[in-house]
Amino acid sequence: MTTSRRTFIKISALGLGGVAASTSVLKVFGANTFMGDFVQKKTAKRLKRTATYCEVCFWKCAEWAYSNDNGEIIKLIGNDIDPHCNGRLCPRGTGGVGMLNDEDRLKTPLIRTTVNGEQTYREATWQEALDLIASKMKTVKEKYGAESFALFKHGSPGSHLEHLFKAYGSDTIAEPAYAQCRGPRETGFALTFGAWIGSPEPTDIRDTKCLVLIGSHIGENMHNSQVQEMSDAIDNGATIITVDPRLSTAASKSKHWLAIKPGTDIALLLAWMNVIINENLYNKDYIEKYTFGFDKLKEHVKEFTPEWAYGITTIKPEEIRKTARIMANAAPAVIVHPGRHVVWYGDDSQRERAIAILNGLLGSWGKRGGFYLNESVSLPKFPHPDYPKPKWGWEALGRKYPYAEMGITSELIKASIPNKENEFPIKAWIVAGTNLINTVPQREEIIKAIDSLEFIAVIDTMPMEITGYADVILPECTYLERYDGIRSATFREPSIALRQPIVQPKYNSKPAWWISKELGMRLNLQDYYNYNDYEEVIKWQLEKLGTSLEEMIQVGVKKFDRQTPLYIADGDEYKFDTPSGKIEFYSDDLASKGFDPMPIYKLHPEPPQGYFRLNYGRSPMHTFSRTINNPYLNALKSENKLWVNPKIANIIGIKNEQEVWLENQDGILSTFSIKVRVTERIGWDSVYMYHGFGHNDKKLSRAYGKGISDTQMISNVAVDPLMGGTGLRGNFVKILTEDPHKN
Ligand SMILES: Nc1nc2c(c(=O)[nH]1)N[C@H]1C(S)=C(S)[C@@H](COP(=O)(O)OP(=O)(O)OC[C@H]3O[C@@H](n4cnc5c(=O)[nH]c(N)nc54)[C@H](O)[C@@H]3O)O[C@H]1N2
Ligand SMILES: Nc1nc2c(c(=O)[nH]1)N[C@H]1C(S)=C(S)[C@@H](COP(=O)(O)OP(=O)(O)OC[C@H]3O[C@@H](n4cnc5c(=O)[nH]c(N)nc54)[C@H](O)[C@@H]3O)O[C@H]1N2
Ligand code: SF4
Ligand SMILES: [Mo]
Repeated sequence: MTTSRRTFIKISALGLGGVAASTSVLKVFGANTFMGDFVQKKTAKRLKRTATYCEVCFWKCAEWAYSNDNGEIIKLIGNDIDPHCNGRLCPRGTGGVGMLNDEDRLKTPLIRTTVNGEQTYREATWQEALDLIASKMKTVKEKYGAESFALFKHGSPGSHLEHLFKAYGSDTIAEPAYAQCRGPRETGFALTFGAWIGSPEPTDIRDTKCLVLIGSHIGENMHNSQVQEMSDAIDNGATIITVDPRLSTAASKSKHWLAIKPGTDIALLLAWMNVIINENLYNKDYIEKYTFGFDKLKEHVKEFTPEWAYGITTIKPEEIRKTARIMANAAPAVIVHPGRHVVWYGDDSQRERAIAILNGLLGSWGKRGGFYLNESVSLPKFPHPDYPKPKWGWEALGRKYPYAEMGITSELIKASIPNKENEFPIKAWIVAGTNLINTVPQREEIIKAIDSLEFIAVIDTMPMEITGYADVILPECTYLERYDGIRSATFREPSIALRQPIVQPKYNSKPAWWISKELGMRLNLQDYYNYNDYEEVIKWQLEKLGTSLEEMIQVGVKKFDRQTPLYIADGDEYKFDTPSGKIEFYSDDLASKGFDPMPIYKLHPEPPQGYFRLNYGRSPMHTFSRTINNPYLNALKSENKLWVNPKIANIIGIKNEQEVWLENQDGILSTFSIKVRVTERIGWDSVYMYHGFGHNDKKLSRAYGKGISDTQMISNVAVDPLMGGTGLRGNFVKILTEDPHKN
């Protein structure tokens, strides 16, 4: 593996060169073509090709893994027929082999124990570790009810554990991809169009004439096919309008960069609506046929002129008018992108509603170059008895938020802290595939919750921060070493993709499907696990879908014909899944629940004197906190930096590469320091850093102590009253030039 590692870094550096030069960042995927040639020409004869899909992020690109006779993976290459990647992986996906080869991986089950008064972990057998977890699950069920055992999950392991929990009788389940990520946009779009956006987003970027990105930094946010399609759209002359207080990579590729004042996007969106309605630029036929509440919207936005918005957003009225006209000219082939990580200032569902309404005015929903209509193949359920009905679960815990449609992590955490008034106390957790400590804000609350729990087990591949709090740690093997559920995804054409083991699990690690089954058997839930091996489940499902494991092994990805049209044809009858059956500009449902029926702009707190707003986003070479220790990706980017405007750097007297510490508005000090990057790309009211760095688990030999964790600095949360999302962008930091931990 040594030579191929060197090769990998060399090749990836090519891709990185693109980023540094910033002329062809959207083409970083090109590097993979070179790798494809490399594999074919030099080594194809000796290498075995196996189909799987990526788990480095949740775009789930289908790929081919090339392995040699020694069971080593030499390369990962995108599957040509997969719409998620079109044969090209992003740099993170290519570096997925690093998850397999990371020598810091969890290697064997561990159980917390006390030696000479000190807590430590001892190595355990799977038998012991699983017996212990199962016995705790039995005890909690007897003492409090199965509902008091909560599951926090993300990604593929999550679905296997979810099956276990539902069979056991608990629906007390949550994942950070909802209340810390997409939740508000699903609420905003469901209220308007009666449909979730979902993943991958049904944005028809390939054929768009105008793409509007509102704090959605595609190009750093490396969602594969979106980046590729955006690059093609630019080549085809599409206009990109980016609204971002920071000069993001996307902003640097845009015809129009609107450097908005943070937290004021709703004002801009209302002003755009004002221009489009005042200047009669909206799509009249579409509005008449498909929408509800247009007159009320017209009245509502009357006062929200570009001049009004200028005072709030700092974007000039003529710029607002010009960009509104560009969008209207392109309509319906225009996309006002909903974004993905949208938990910002607490009024996020309303901001997303404003985005949805703007798309409604432009008539882009269901249109070529706008939003196409989703379709996926539904996977046949492998037979098992019905799940028992829990007395309470995530819904009861989120009842304060009428539009919550999934578990709210922060509410589950709150319910884990003892409180006499809490009707629904949580007593134990299993955490599978989410590093809550670096993922959910208000770290003190999480630690308080963990301290109060009777038991916590963590299933992970790496010794991440969350594993350090576990009573039992189970090492899962990586996605390259296991079967998992079939990927069934929405796209222009529905498709399925296979994941199968490329190599044997390293060390003493096991797949989550096996962990789930073993626990199920110990809890007398064998009827829910009517198979010996997950391969049986996949085989059965594939046959029901009219294909077979043999066929999928050959192709990796299979597309299916659509059963419904991709677009709404002009004049077609179309019923939206909203109370009125139409696109709802005005929502009676919101009004009946005491919320604003149409979005309004509200002022958000500003940084106090001497403090800067903490802004954060994605590193193109990493996924959250999970890849920072990955040997190959760490070689490309090992620490984050603090972006500081030159004017501010001057005032504070700090220079490029200087180490600084941060203190937030609540007096929280960063554990580590961060190097300064002085750049005009960030305004003077904010500082910016990549999310995911600043690991404080020493077992992560490459990632420990490198940079600052944005999550650590986020102790103030603005909760979305509609769905419980945790707005993260109202945190302010002071820059410290001396190490505050010295004394
Ligand atoms: N401050 C701040 N917080 C954020 C965000 C932010 O930008 N800033 N982003 C938010 C968003 S958009 C999201 S979607 C969430 C993401 O939240 P998470 O998914 O929790 O993110 P990670 O920190 O990568 O944690 C993933 C964990 O899963 C483990 N893991 C990886 N692969 C496997 C596997 O195959 N099996 C098992 N069992 N474990 C595995 C990793 O080692 C890691 O411990 O975070 C949210 N939180
Ligand atoms: N490389 C890489 N790609 C990823 C991921 C990853 O971990 N790594 N994670 C994936 C996941 S799960 C998600 S959810 C997405 C998230 O990706 P996106 O939804 O695209 O982005 P965010 O992280 O919300 O947004 C960051 C951008 O918002 C800007 N911003 C900050 N404040 C404001 C504001 O007030 N107004 C406006 N208009 N802009 C503002 C920031 O300057 C920054 O450019 O990325 C996905 N893609
Ligand atoms: S976008 Fe990159 S990291 Fe995400 S699934 Fe695709 S190749 Fe993997
Ligand atoms: Mo996310």
